[in-house]
Amino acid sequence: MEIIFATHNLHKTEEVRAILGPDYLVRNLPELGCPDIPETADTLQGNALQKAQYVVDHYHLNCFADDTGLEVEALDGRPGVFSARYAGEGCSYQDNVLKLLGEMHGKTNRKACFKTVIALILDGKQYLFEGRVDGRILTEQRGTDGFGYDPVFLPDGFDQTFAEMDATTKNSISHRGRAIQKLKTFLMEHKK
Ligand code: ITT
Repeated sequence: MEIIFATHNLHKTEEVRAILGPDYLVRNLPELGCPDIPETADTLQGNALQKAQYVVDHYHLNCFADDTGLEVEALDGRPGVFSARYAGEGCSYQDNVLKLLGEMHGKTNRKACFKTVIALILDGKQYLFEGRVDGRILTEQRGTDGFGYDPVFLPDGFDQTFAEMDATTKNSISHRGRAIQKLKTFLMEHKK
């Protein structure tokens, strides 16, 4: 099955392709030649639907989108829906991680979670799938794999950060992995 993943993020694309496997031909926005899609909602669900709907409106193709946020308890849930631009418009992953470490300096409550909402629009109907993983924010970065906040996120029950573990292990427990597994199950059922 061919399906559009409404993202410009190549790390997300790679993770999703690995989880969905060879039965799905996943094309992303650079491959469609699609420009950046505005994300103006104040919820993950709103932004995921906005990205998916944009592709349906402009390309008339079945499509899903992922919006993800890191919620940190000691920061009242920030950066949350603003995770991509936490350190400002056009910032790098490293800028965001350094800002987070700065804001967390001296905080003893290190609890955090990643949340992903996937919005699927299939034959004009909308479906939502959610995934979450709980963990802690470290005081310094560990590991070089992954992307975003991975070097400072230690998932509960593991002694490696998302940036230290191999991609298969991250995908098997991550927010995105869990949401995409639900999407995959839905698509398999839907095909019958
Ligand atoms: P698209 O909107 O094009 O999909 P994006 O990078 O802007 O890509 P989001 O709006 O969902 O994606 O932004 C979420 C940010 O959260 C992202 O830029 C990363 O900094 C971070 N993030 C998302 N998934 C992550 C993951 O699995 N591990 C670490 N950080 C992640």
